[in-house]
Amino acid sequence: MRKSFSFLFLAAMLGINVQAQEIAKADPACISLTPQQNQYRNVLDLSGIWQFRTDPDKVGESQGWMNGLTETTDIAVPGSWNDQIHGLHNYLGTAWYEMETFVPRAWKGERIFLRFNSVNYMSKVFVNGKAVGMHEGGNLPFAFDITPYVVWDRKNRISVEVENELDPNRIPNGNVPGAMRTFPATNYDFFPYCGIHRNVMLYTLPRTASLQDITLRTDFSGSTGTINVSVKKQGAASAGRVTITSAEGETYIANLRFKGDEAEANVSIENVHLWSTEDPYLYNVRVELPGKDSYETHCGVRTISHDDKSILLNGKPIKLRGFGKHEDFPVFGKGVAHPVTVYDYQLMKWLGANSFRTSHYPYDEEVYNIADREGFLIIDEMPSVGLLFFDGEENVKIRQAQCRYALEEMINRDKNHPSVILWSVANEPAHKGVGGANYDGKEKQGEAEENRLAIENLGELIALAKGKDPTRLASFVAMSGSPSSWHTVGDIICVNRYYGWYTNPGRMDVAIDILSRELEKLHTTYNVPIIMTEFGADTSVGVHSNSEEMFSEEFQCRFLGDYLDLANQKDYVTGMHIWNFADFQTGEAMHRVNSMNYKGVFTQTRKPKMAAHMLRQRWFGTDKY
Ligand code: GCB
Repeated sequence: MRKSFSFLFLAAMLGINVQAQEIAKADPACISLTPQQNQYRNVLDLSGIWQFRTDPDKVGESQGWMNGLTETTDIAVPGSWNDQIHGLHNYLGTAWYEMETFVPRAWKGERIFLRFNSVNYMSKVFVNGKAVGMHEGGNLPFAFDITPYVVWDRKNRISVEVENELDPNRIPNGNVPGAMRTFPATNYDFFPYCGIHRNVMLYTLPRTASLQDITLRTDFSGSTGTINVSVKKQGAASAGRVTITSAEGETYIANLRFKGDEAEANVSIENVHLWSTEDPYLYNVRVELPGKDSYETHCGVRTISHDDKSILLNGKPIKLRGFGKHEDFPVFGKGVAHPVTVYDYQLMKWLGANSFRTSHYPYDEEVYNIADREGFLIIDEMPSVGLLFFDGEENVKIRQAQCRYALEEMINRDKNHPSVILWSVANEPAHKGVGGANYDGKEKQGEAEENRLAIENLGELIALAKGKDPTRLASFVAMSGSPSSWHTVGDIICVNRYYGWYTNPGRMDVAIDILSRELEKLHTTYNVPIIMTEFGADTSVGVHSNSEEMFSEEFQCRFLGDYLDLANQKDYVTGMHIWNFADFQTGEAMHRVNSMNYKGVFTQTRKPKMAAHMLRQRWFGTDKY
């Protein structure tokens, strides 16, 4: 376990009374293998109704709330608290969760872990009144070894102290002086939902030896594929075995010889069946420490690369057709809602979409498993929205440390999914003064110091991503008006554009002209493929207009259609992701009626707007935008 040196600082922010105790910060290495049930491992899902109490004065720690919570309310876990509990919509302060469970007697002698798949934003976890660890950042899992704290003769009390206050130095940031005027004061355009958002589980790892990490890398040459399997373990085991099985039952076996705790095997597959969007073929991979532990996962053999015009999947150009999305649904907030997850895939398939971006944070793990099976391509994005590079190097450093941590967690968790093709290390790093809604389409240079910090820090994150995973692309998503020199850091260019909406509103002729010239300029300067990661128009469902006026369904069709037509003429545009798949909740702002962003082609409850039908006509069964 890594010890936290920043606990005093974090504790001060949490208002926690710090005793002389050191609190372990969650170790990203613990989350590489999703807990699974098999002959060596056990999982107990703790989803259900927990007990809940807000702690606006932050007295819970000093009053010992971890020893038993009183005056509680029922709360569903997973689920955001904001729209579940009346009166808490805008409450982002400290709150406590509690549940009690027996740990099965059969687990005695095993190592016992407690994993949270996502808690927004800061959490501190107690078992039977003892602090077992803390974690900063939402949207990604964390886990602690709780073996020493478990009791067997009675129920174990699990208490979690959570808060989601907005701060300029958090990822994503809020309460930024001079930034978007919304309530709550996020520096991003979605609601800052709080709480335990994804499943919580108890699980075991075998005590003598256990698998800690498995990394799969694939390649092919002619009809022969290779799966490189590298394995990390803990405990006493010198040998292991990898078994790869095709859907037809052919097996390929390789032995693992550990040097220290690491071992590697290269498995060759004759007549390999590649993974692609049309044919998402998966091999089963089983890694064993014979008699001690085993873990099963899946693998798609495929390569991702790019030339000057396209992303190449298995060496062939691919056009990404799809969306930026959000995890957002009424009442659930950002709580995992798998009927919605499943339905979203049905709708995307109905449209003929083949990809999406996990804007603006990594999604629940099942989202990636389904994409692997259904042949969707994912741009996997970190929770770093609206990074600032103009408020001094000290602040930039604090955020960069948190970005590195989130990047490590995201890649540890998602690195084996064939669906993931590109790591996005940031969405719209903000640019002082010239970016965003006021941008007039003319190239800006920016200030030297800000440019230096942006290029250095975004560049570092991209280099870290490529270092950890050389098999995928990495980039960041740029807002209108950020200096084009920032594009030097990524493998390809990803841009969000709203000409015809935030600028030159309603003037689609002018908008398309500006966009066309800008895309040409970007491509001739950098000579890499471009993905338009966002473009879209707020649309009130049921509002119609004979002259395609803004907010009408006709305008949304015209706006999206014009952008897509332009992209069809530019052979270096390798992806078009509409903003957004569905309407979603935001903070209160004068530009957000009902505190909603209405740029969805579906409503928040997934009813199609006219644009959805238009997209089906354009996309289904074609390879055009
Ligand atoms: C953007 C942001 C996205 C917003 C969108 C909009 O550029 O990346 O988070 O929701 O614009 O609709 O304003």
